[in-house]
Amino acid sequence: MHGRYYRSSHTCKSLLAVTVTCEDLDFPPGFQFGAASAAYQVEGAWNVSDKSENIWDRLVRDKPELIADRSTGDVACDSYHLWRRDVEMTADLGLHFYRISIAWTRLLPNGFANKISEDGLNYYNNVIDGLLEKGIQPMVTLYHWDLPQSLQDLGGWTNPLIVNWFGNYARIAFSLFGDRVKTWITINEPLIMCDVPYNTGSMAPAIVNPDVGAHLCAKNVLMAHAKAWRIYDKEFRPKYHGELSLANHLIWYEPFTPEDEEITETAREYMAGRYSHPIYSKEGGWPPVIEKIMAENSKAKGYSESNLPAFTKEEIDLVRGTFDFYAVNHYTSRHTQGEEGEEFGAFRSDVPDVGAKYEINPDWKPTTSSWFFVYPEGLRNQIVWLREQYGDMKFIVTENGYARLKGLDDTDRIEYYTEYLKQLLLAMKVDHVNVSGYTHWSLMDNFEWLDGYTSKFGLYEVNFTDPMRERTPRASANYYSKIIKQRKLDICC
Ligand code: GBH
Repeated sequence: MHGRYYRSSHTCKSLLAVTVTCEDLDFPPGFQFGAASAAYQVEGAWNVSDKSENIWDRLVRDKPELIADRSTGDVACDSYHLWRRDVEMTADLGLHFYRISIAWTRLLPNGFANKISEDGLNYYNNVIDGLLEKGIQPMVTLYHWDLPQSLQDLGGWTNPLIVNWFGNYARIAFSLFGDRVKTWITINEPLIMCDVPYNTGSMAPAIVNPDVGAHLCAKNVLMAHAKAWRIYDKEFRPKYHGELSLANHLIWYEPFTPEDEEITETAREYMAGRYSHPIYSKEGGWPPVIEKIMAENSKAKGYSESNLPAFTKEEIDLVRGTFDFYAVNHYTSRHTQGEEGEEFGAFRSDVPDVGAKYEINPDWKPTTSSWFFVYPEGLRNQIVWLREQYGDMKFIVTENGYARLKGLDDTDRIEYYTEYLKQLLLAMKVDHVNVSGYTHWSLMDNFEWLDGYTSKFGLYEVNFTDPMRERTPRASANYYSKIIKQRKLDICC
């Protein structure tokens, strides 16, 4: 049992018998600050030029009732046309990097590698060059959930052939942009793109098939990531010297009582381990405890083999070690307990297989997103857990941010990221985890998936009724730029 996870309120002194002073709470030289967005959430221009339909273009038309305000990403922030303003905002903030994603169907309208869109290529060249001209590094995600509908029609992430389709797409992106892009995220949040859609039918492709679909997706995503990493490693790394990883969505699970430690650890293996152990552990493959539970569950449900698709020995070796750093997307936490608990699943996606129940601590402040409660210590605990599981490596927080209603005076957002940054600094300074960067989600308000435009994550407010989509800095934008400039927090430990 890890007693140290029960630390709801503490001072740095009592925590480790080490006093961390205000001066210590500065960010080390070289620490990088950024902000993030994703293609479908900001670009708009869903059908311009030769861009083809992706699974979100399809979902918002076929099932508008799934989106809180029945909105779409058809125009969103119109960053396809207004990218110059986005670049200007990143420069005004003083960001070191800006994380964007490439829309697969904008670059490769067929989904396959046989045709590159000239307009798509120009667009991403413009954004990348525009950032570099201001001294801002582009961090590029290849896949942030907008699968070509043409590939979905062939089974999408449940078809093992997608490993090659994704590899071919990745190779093209590396060859077109690799001279200027040095940090790549292959795939954003397998948990949210496999478990949520196939367990709940809520996000695209909204196919309910929890027993089989979610797990096929999980294996193919890991294989596709590995394929892309190996392509980069062999064909591009020698000349471009970049770094790649996959970004995991991590909900920190804290035991409800000390007796719940074991079930909590199993739940962590289910949520974080499934998408980490194959890549970052020394042994590779699925977490053994999950393999065992899945085999038993599948048998109990009458299946002749485990629904968790096995990795062959070759596949284990192919996936293992395909990282240059660990990319952490973290927002929120849950309390975990055995069967007697109330059900509050993280994203209604992690409940089915391990017999854990999830609850919210009443002290954790709610936000405007139903899944999202504030617990800053969760970030530190999560990163320390990852380091314990998989050993020392470089970590980058690739997403962290806060959901609220509109309004420029967002002091609650400032409090949120200040507290989370403080916990990040404690992980670095007290626990000695190697964290090299922090990314605020998001640069600006955007299409927040099922929440549409009702939940706002932006440092910049976007006026979605204005055809010019005017962007206005919030208090949190000014404050973030101040932290970046002074390289320390205004609070003491
Ligand atoms: C990240 O997902 C994404 O990478 C980013 O695109 C997103 O805008 C940001 O965080 C804020 O949400 O709980 O079943 O209602 C974080 C996980 C994914 C949580 C979607 C909410 C809705 C599905 N989010 N999920 S559900």
